[in-house]
Amino acid sequence: MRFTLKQLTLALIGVLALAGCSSDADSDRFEDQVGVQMFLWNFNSIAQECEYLGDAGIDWVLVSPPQEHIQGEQWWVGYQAVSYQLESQLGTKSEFETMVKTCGDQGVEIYVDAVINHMTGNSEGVGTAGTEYAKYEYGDLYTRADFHACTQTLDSQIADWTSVAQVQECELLNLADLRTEDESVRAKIVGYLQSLVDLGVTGFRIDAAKHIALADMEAIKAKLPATIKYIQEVVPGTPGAEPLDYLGIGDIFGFDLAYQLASIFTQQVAYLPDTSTESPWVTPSNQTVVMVSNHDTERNGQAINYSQPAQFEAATALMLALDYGQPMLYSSFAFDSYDWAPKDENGRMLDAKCAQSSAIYFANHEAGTWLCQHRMNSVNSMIAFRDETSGKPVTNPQTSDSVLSFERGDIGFFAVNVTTVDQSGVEISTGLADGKYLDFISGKEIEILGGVVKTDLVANQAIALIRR
Ligand code: ARE
Repeated sequence: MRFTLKQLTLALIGVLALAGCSSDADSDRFEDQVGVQMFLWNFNSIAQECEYLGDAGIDWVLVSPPQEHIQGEQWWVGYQAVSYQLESQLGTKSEFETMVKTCGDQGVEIYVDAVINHMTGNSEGVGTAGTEYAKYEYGDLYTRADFHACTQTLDSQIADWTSVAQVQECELLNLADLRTEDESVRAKIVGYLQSLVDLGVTGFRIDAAKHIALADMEAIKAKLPATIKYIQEVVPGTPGAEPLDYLGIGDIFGFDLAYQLASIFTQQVAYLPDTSTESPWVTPSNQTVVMVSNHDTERNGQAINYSQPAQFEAATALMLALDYGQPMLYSSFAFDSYDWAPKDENGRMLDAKCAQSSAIYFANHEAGTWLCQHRMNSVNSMIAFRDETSGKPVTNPQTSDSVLSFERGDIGFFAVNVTTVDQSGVEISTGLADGKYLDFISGKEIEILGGVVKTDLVANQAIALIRR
């Protein structure tokens, strides 16, 4: 992260000045970068928000799929590609270019959600850039021979998720599955990704990466500049195509941590998340992009979402307090049904706007409200805490029924109440030196006396202490 005193909010400038802290983070460390998925924010809105994001020390934005797609009112139409023209529910090519430039001027890089495994489901019609299509037929781009004809299942769809062959050759969600083993298909995908790199894009989320054979990913990568970053969506659960298997290509989303954070805060059991690399789905810290939730998990119940605001904020604070992986914040809109998205009558996403603070705190989240979770009260201060403690190990983890705590080397202390019950007079022993510490989150001073941190922690409250 590029977090400097100049970039801090005024309040935090005061806080850090009091603490006598300065940033000594080595910004080359993978773990020191912070990104944010701005789910279905249109390009104009992202461009406007980039000044805030840059000031908040956020390094990159993940943009939802920008290519031509099927038309419709559902959010997920963007995941059904019709062509690789940049004309989508999120805006035009020129708006995309303006966004890349505006954000770049603020030090914020752009990652694109790349839909390269498949094209559309069973519809036919006209795409968002005017291309006529039917399933398996996409003008000059692809025709029937460019798609797998899966005979392993009766309906050509994936039935056995533990079979790599089915996962990679049959259809995910009935979507026409590209023969990425064919040179001609690879060349078209490479052309699309290269065109985005030419516009200044830094890297890609590879959508449905585990549905693309490793050899195909390798071949595609080999034809692109070596500097491109890849964050692959490999949802655990398919032996032979697990997150660990894709590390040779690039980075991986850390679903496992998201699931663990959900278990900690929904079951209200304090434990230090297991980030050891002894399983095929817990990948090494320096190649794992961690998150509290994404657009799938916020809808399928596998992760915490905005409907539990206090837990969502506390889980985000814990993710930032740990030194595992590169955190990706999540920012989205309120919805009242799976398919729904805030669009105009032409199927374009409405502009996203944030109030000064996150709308996650509203008592009722009216569908379409932009929640701006990246503006939650503790986010800036937790990025500052992460920056201060960069490279310091997580030590002395302790758990009680309700509180998880740990130290960050000899300078930082983090504790969080994982329950929805207020805890008063919590006492936690610590190896940190006695003295006055500043809680970056509340801006208040807490004293460590006789090797003990004593504090109240209301429901889901976190504290992040740095020595003054
Ligand atoms: C929509 C309709 C479908 C319809 C389809 C085609 O909802 O009913 O069949 O259109 O007409 C998104 C939406 C889908 C949407 C799709 C296309 O989520 O609802 O389908 O766009 O518009 C697996 C994959 C993983 C994938 C998830 C959803 O491995 O890659 O399923 N996630 C990405 C994106 C999604 C996106 C797609 C892929 C498609 O993040 O947002 O779909 O581009 C186990 C397995 C996992 C599996 C998981 C599913 O854990 O191990 O592999 O994930 O279950 O919960």
